[in-house]
Amino acid sequence: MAKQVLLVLVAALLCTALVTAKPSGKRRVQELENEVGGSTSGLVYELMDKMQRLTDEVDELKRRQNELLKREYGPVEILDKPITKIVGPSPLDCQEALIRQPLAESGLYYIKPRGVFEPIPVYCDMDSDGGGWTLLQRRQDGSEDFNRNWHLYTRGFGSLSGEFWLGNEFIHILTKQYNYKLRVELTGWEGQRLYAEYSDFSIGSLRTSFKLRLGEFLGGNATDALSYHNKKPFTTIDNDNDDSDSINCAVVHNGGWWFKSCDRSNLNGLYYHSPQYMYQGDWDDGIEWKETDGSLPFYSYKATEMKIRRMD
Ligand SMILES: *[C@@H]1O[C@H](CO)[C@@H](O)[C@H](O)[C@H]1NC(C)=O
Ligand SMILES: [Ca+2]
Ligand SMILES: [Ca+2]
Repeated sequence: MAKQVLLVLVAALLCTALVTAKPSGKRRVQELENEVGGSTSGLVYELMDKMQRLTDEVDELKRRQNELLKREYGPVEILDKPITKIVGPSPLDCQEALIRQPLAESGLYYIKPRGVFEPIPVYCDMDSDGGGWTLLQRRQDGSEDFNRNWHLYTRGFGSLSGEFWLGNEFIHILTKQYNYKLRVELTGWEGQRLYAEYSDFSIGSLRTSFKLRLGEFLGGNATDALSYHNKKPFTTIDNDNDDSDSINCAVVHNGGWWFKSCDRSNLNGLYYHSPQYMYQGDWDDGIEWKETDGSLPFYSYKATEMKIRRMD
């Protein structure tokens, strides 16, 4: 009997304790909910904001890719860098972009050469030797395959902010506007930098198989390894226009170039990821710019750029 009384007493005590404890417990929970709720909604808003910005970026990239896919010329890779639009009519080349915007920095710009109906993005080098250079080609890390067919060399391939070939048709259209100087820049594996310049560079239309036209070697501290190729049409692995009867020079030397029989230069050759002296293998199939004096074994360069600017 005494046990039952004790139990009832304990139960009553517990109830009182619970009832008195309830309000403060509830308040604490409310406080916690407010705290957590507050910071949670902050995070949620931040995430939603980020999602919106990402969606906007993806939409912008999609829009640009559609624009690029519709285009007739130039590399079609998505451009993940901003492209500058010069206010007013699109410039004819990077030199005009620099003249109209003297503080312009190196990067992507829209240009619209004569005879082209829409602005096309190109990479402008606004630094080398005063700037204003429109890039035609870049190698730097072997990320792009340069063993491409005739169609892709005609149209262009790669990424303008990485490795690319601007495209023979577009180079033809560009270089028939004015007399252009060609500048070739080479970077070796020991960090050495070399350049060579040529006057009156242009390439012919598709009808001439994009025949190379060069004026004179204007100098530089690289050798003249391009004059040998003057007046030669372009050759790719699937379109042999070279002077060798026995082989297709593009198949043996790799890439696409104005091969003769076969090359003293070929900046579209295979990318070797280390210093590679050629003729150690079977063929000189690397990124080549032969040293004509014979004192240096020619090797495959680490990085190259080809660019044009109007003649002075
Ligand atoms: C070649 O000339 C360029 C430009 O003037 C210079 O930066 C470079 O150091 C020179 N290279 C060599 C190997 O002398
Ligand atoms: Ca041949
Ligand atoms: Ca070669």
